[in-house]
Amino acid sequence: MNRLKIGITCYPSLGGSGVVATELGKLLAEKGHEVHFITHSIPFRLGTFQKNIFYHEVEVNDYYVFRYPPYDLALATKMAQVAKMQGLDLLHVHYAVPHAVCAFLAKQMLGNDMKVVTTLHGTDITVLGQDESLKDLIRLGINESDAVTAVSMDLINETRKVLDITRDIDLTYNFVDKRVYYPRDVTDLRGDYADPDEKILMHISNFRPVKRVGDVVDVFAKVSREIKAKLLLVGEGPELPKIQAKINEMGLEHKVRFLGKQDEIAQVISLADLLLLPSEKESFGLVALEAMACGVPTIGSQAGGIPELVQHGKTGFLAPIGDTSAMAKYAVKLLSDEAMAEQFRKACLLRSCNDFSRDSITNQYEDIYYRVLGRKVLGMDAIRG
Ligand code: GMT
Repeated sequence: MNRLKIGITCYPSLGGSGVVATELGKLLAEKGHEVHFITHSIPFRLGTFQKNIFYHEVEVNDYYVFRYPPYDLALATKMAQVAKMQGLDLLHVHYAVPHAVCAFLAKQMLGNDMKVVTTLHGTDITVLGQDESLKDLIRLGINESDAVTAVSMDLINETRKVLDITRDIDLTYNFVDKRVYYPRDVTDLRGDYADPDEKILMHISNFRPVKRVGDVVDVFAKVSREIKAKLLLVGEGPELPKIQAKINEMGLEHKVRFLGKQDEIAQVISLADLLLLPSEKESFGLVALEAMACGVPTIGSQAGGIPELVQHGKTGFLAPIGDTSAMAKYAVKLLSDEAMAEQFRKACLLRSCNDFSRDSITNQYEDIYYRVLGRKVLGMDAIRG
């Protein structure tokens, strides 16, 4: 039996990396591995009790001499404690900073050969990696890991370029669970958001500046001059007040609805005819994959890893960052041609199943674990014992 004991650390609050880390942990547990989440709060997608899943909370010591309570040291200490107590085979951390660096520290504390696998999701390379003062730290986290994975080819290339990294990096795309992400029947719900002859455009994000939500509004304004449509904005974040003001200034308030943060994303996305993702930076764009799995095409920017996911002219359309006229033109083209929309919908469903399935990506991660541990890959039955 080759059942692994895996520690997972991620940012547990809302965000694609947290979703990927949590869903992966749940799938590994389903396959018979023992999964220990080591985070500061329960990952938001963890859900109810599940066999083989354990949660260890990182508690930060607010000792009076600390001006800033040291979360990173508390995390490293907890990683080492859990690894020792539970006999972990490896730690799989999401993000180089601080998580890979904390795992490195934990390994030093343990003084054994516990392995560390680091997954890069983007921001630590595309944003923090630009900061000269952080480069050496990020490089340390990456180079001291036993395996490093990244969620797109573009992110691998950026990591090499920005940080001068030469080591092997495995490509592990984000994935969707088709048991959750499929076109939902929202016939009853749709009427609450749009008239039968109106199209629904949607944007889902954390409203950070990199998401260019202002472009979403500009695209929508142009589209709604040509066809009857509504815009649903899902999520919250720092740009929200600015976006609200922009919508009011443009006189679009009666055509736009703010849905706030939502849990049942598959249900929400199924309301849409089109997803807009005009990001400045986007190492993968998990939300576009979730939309794809629900049969909803994306119109987005040619940023980062988006072109590896959204096939221009097949499962969506892409335009240069900031080119809202081109994006609006593509949106009008797709929304006013029923046959084309149906073709895109089918292509979306097929691509999400064939290229980004939970099984194939989970297997890839498992292969990486076995590789760093120098063990053979075993089938599910063998793992379950
Ligand atoms: O997009 C965000 O702002 C959230 C961020 C995160 O840390 O969760 O998402 C990143 O990781 C996701 C999962 O791998 C990717 O799908 C997103 O593209 C990536 N975001 C950026 O690169 C901006």
